[in-house]
Amino acid sequence: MTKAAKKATKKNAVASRLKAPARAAKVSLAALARRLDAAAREAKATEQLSFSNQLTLEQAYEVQRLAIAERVKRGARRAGVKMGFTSRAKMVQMGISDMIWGRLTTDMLVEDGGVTRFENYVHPRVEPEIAFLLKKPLMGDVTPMQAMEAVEAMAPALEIIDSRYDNFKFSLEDVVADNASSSGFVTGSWSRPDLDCSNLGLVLRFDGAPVQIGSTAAILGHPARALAAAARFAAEAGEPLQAGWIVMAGGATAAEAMRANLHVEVEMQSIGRCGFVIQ
Ligand code: OOG
Ligand code: MG
Repeated sequence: MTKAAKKATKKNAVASRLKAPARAAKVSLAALARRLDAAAREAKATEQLSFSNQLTLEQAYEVQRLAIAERVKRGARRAGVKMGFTSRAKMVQMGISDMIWGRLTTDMLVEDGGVTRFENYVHPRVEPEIAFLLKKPLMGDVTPMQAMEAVEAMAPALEIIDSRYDNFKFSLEDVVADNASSSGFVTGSWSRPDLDCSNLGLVLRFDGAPVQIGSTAAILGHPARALAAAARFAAEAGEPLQAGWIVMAGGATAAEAMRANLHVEVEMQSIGRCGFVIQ
């Protein structure tokens, strides 16, 4: 190819990319969702969507919804929602400062004291969180106090995150489309919700050794704020939080990369512990 021809081809590629979004959006959101779903199923990283698709935040959430729908088609059920980037520790670690949310499904549940297999993940990390179990539906503009009135119980929790993107790198839209990196969750035994959860000390341990130390106060100053935010996002998405659902409030510390044959545990002041083995 001559230099001029090469230049023209490049120009056309750029021009078609500029014209693409409106047309590409409809056909490709479902395809992008299938690509992320396959990456998760095969535990094989894929390229960031943003490298070749200019998604709006709204489109990214639509990709997330469609990818979860694929799982539901295979028999998984909705189990709740997860909040992301509710602590500075997480924002700083990943370089994103917008709060996001993702969907939890029953196939993501790892039993407390259970085992999960390293080979099922791309590059799994774990982070300490607190989980709320709802006793009634919750949606819309509520104060943190009102949000807590819908809570049946709370528990120490661990989230397994596993970005489906190469090198665990992404833009805001990428991570939203990828269900906020969520891959698994573990909850400990449930405590009464009248306990003050605003500042519970916590330790994340790998094989018994502390790897992260923090407090639930890192979660927006009070995890109930993350719950209120979840109610707001639920309203925007038209998917009310349901009785029986779990809401993960977001990582209280930076996430830690896991390796195979590792015992992971979080211990939280006043409400206990939970853990699992990744093997
Ligand atoms: C995105 C998910 C963020 C949290 O708790 O803040 C998150 C990521 O870090 O990959 O789950
Ligand atoms: Mg998390």
